Amino acid sequence: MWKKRFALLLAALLGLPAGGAAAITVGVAPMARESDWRMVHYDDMFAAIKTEGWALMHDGPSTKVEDQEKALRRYVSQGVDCILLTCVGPTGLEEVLQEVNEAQIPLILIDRFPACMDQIAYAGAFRADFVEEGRRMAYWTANYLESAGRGDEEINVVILEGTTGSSAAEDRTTGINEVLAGYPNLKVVGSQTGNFTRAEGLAVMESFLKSIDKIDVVLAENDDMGLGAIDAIKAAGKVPGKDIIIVGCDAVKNAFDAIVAGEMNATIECTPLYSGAVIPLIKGLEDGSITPSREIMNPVEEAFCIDGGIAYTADGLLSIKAADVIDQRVY
Ligand code: GYE
Repeated sequence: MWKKRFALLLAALLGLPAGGAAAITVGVAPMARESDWRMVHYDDMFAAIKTEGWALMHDGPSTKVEDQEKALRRYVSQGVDCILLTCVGPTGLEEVLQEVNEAQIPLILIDRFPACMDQIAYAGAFRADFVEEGRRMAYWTANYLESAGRGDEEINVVILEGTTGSSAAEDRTTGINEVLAGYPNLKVVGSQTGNFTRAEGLAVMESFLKSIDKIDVVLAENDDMGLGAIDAIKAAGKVPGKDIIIVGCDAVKNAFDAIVAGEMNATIECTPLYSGAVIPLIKGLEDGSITPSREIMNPVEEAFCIDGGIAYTADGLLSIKAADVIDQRVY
C-alpha cells in the first residue's frame, strides 16, 4: 500500500518508530444515526481511534447503500489500512467488497452484516445475538406477568419492529415470536415497523392506540421506539409502565431514566461499545499477532428492570434492578 510505505518513509525521516501510531488509517463506512445506540456506538469508536492517534476516514451519516459503496471504493483507492463496516442493508455491496478483498485491506464487520459474508474474506465480525435478544424480551414479559399474578390473563401485545430487512429487526421479531408461541395467552395484536426511531415509534403507537381496544404490553425492538411509545401512551391519557407494560431493547441511558421513573418496565441490553474489541484486533492485524477469524463474536449482555429478579432467559438468568446500576452505566 503506497500510503503505508509513505508513512513508513516519513517516520524514518522524522526519526519516529516505524509502525508508529499515525501509520494507521481506518476507513469507517457511512451509516445512519437513527438511535441513541448508534450515536453511542460511533462516539465510542471514533474516540478510541483518536486516542490511538490514528487517522479516521468517514463519510457519514447516510442510509444509502450507494453512499457506502462510494465510500468503500474511495477507501480502497486511498489505501486505508483497515475498513469498519456496518451495512445499511444486507445487499448491494457485493462488488465493492470483492474490491476490498482484492486490495487485501482487512475488513471488520460490526453489528449489521452483508448477506454475502460467507463469500468474502473478513478479519473479524462482531454483533449481538439479536434472536436471543428478542427471546429475552418475551421471556422477561411472560415471567413478569407471572410474578404479578397475571400468568393466566389474556394479554394483548403489540410489537414495534425495527427497520424492515435489518438483521437486528428481523431476528428480534423471530426471537419474540418464537418464545410467545409457548404462551398462548400472550397474543400479538399488532406488529409494525417504527424504523428504530423515537418519532416513528410514537407515530405507530398512536395508531395502535386508536385502532386496538386493549393493549397490555409493548415490545419495542429498541429503546428509542419504546420511549416514543411512552409519549404516545401519555398523550392518550394512559399511564406508561402501569396501564401498559413497555419493554425495550439496547439499555441506553434514556431507558434507564425511564425505568427508574417507573414509565418503562424493562430493557434488554444490546451493547454499542465495540472499540474495546475492535482496536486490539486492528493492532494485532497490523503487527501480525492476530490472524483473521471467521467466528462471529457476541458480547455478553444483561437485562434491567424496575425491581430486578425477573428471569429473562430459558435457563433463568435474573434481571438487574436498574436503579442499582444506573450510576455505573457508561451509555
Ligand atoms: O438496537 C438500534 C439501532 O443494529 C443493534 O440498531 C443495532 C440496532 C439497535 O438503531 O437501536
